[in-house]
Amino acid sequence: ESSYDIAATEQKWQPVWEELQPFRADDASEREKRYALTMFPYPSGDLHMGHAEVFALHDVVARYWWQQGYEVLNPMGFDSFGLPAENAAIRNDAHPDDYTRANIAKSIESCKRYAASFDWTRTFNTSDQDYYRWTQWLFLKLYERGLAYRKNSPVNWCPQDQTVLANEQVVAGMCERCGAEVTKKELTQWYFKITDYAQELLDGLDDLEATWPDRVVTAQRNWIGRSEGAHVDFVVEGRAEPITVYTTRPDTIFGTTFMVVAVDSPLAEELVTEEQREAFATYREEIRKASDIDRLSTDRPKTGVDLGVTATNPVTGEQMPVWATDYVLADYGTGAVMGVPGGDQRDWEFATAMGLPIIRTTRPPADFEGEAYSGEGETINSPAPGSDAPLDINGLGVEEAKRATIDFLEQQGTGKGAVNFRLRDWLVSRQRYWGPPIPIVHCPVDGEVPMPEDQLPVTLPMLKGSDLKPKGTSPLGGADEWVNVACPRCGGPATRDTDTMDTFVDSSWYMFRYCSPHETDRVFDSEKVNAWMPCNLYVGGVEHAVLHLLYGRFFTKVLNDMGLVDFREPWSTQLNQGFVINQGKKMSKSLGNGVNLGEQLSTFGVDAVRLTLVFAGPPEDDIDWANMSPEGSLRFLQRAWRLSGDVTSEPGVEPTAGDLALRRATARAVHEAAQLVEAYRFNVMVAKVMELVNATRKAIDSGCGPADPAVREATEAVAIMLSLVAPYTAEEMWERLGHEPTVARAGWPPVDEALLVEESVVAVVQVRGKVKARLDVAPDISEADLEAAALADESVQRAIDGAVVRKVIVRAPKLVNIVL
Ligand code: ANZ
Repeated sequence: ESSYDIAATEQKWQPVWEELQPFRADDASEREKRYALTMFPYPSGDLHMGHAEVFALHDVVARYWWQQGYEVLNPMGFDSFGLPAENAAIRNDAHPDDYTRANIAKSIESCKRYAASFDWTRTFNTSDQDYYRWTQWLFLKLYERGLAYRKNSPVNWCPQDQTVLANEQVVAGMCERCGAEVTKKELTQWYFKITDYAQELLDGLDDLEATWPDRVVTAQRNWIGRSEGAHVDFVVEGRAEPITVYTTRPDTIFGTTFMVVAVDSPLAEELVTEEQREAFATYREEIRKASDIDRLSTDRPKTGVDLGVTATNPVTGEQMPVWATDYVLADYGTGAVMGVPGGDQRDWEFATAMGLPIIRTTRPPADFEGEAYSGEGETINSPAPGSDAPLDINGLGVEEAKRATIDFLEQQGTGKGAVNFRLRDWLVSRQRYWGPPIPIVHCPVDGEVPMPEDQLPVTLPMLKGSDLKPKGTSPLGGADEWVNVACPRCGGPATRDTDTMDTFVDSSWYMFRYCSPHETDRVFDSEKVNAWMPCNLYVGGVEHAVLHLLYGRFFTKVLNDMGLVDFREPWSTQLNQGFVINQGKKMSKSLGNGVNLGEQLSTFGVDAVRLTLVFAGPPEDDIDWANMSPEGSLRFLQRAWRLSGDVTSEPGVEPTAGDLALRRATARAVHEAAQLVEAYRFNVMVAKVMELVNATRKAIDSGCGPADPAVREATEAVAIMLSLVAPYTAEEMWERLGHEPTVARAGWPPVDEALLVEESVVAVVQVRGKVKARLDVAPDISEADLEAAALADESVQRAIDGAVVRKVIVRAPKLVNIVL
């Protein structure tokens, strides 16, 4: 035989593995535990090339851990709430649950065929009542702790999906999911108070830096966006409350020539004078029509309206105008800014456009050619010459000047040092059907009333097809029977909250649930969670660098504060895979360059596709399928498989008597493969296996022959190492080698350390400082033996040429220096 039948092999082993359940994680196992988690998919269809890649990479590690003797938890489930299912249901006049379940069934079958080593006894879908009941329970726990609250504010609105979005779901002004331009809408919404954890979420990154991808750590740091500065109060004539601004540059206060407040803030509305009201209203209308993209674009000309009031600079006592503009964001800092055109480019452009004065307060370098200067430099004009301000910071550097200004403001009672975060609270309510209903009842007497825990889950009413159509408010509002309930507190007529939770709430705690997925009377078993977690590895897409990973970290901290888990970070190590692309471009329907996973599997088999994906390059790199050769992978697998048919020695034969060169090659390959897996260099690991296959082939055909025990040892090592990547081929080899299934749990091949020691090293012999000979010697050669060997060498003797040897310096095993 020269090759095996791919389809038959796949069909042969699937039922055997199904029976053996080699990857079922045992909570009670005595072995050391490892938790390998990969991001669960949205069931919006069958598996695609992207899943194939990430599951193949992830599986290398999970299967390696099993081989190394760990008890491994490698679970899989489905993030089944959310828009894809709902939109499909509307299109097909169906219920989202039917669509979801059909896709999940398909995906599970594909995962099994793909031989991903998931423990299917722990699977769940986030849309299962048994799961979302606990999502609701967690909502109530956050509510009890003051971490879930409702507020009215301008929010991101996706006109396409007809729902609000979290800040994290707005990417460059577009809806993260559908790509529509996001607008603003004033709405009352539910928020999770993630900002309470801003500092800790930031600090935690210091420890994760070593084991998380740089780009993820950086993205999180930027998103949290901590800055240090001051709050400064500007008194406004005729108003009791001052306007408080947040500034990172209090040292520039002498350069403040105007104030600007966010046009869409309540403050602007309140400050504007009667004379300016109409101009203000017109301007605001214009801005509201503009999308966030336009508003955020840097080359957009600066616009604004004078609100007609003046404010007093607390240090100089000077009066300055207060304007409204769109370049100040309503929900950042205090929504008001002290305009310093000399130090801030946006302010520079605004001052230039409106004809407002510009004063530099930091001396730019002599060769500076820009406009606003925000760098380091000597403080100037603070105060301006001849002025008698009570503070003088001229001559100081930026940091000293900041400190001095803050001290002064604090003494004067007009300001205070402050830390600010860019991170906003997490908006979690959605005006859509397919999510966990928010478990709150609104009662005219008692206000917001949480559902009693024993009445969870608040199940979704049965709505389908056009009833699910987005209309700006939740479709649940139309389900009268469901909406109207007795208040759990007073029994009077009340209504349910009709919003549902964002899918990112579902995925913020799924990793905990896998540790005890069948609990019916609690969210999870803390003891089991503490035994398995934090996850030793989390594999997934870098698109989750901010959203999901930040939310999951937040939930973990809350659960720790609740005493439910004993750690504060859920994922110790993280690996982001690259994308599978085709012909240099992202696969897409419109380009028609999609690669169908099912077809690839049918043509080349699961193993060849997996091997191709793993061997393509470092896991973080994109894989261009057009440049890949699954045919080549298949040829290699057949070559490996043929070895197993050639071995003629019996299983269990003692290898020590085998061919030494092949034994050394095997030991090195096994040893290095382990190190490479641990360093996530899976492609190089595969290369090592390929080398060993070649060495074994040579040994059989032109070396020690097929009966040598070293050939069996090498071939068995190949099968075990290949089981991480090509499970079917490996199992088939294992059987032909005379073993019982499954190779997946055979154990990593033991390595005899002695075989790793280099056979010989090169010792250099110098005579009169010139290299005269190179000797192959044993690495553990003694100094005396090395000296003798050097002196016995012919070329060395010729170089000495009868002269008197005065001294021999020996540095075993590398150097001999002969002094004449
Ligand atoms: C005066 C000033 C002078 C500023 C100067 C900068 C340079 P980060 O680092 O991102 O926290 N700012 C404050 N609130 C704002 C808002 N709601 N919308 C837009 N801009 C706002 O940035 C803080 C700086 O951004 C603040 O410091 C403020 O401008 C501006 F030479 O105050 B600064």
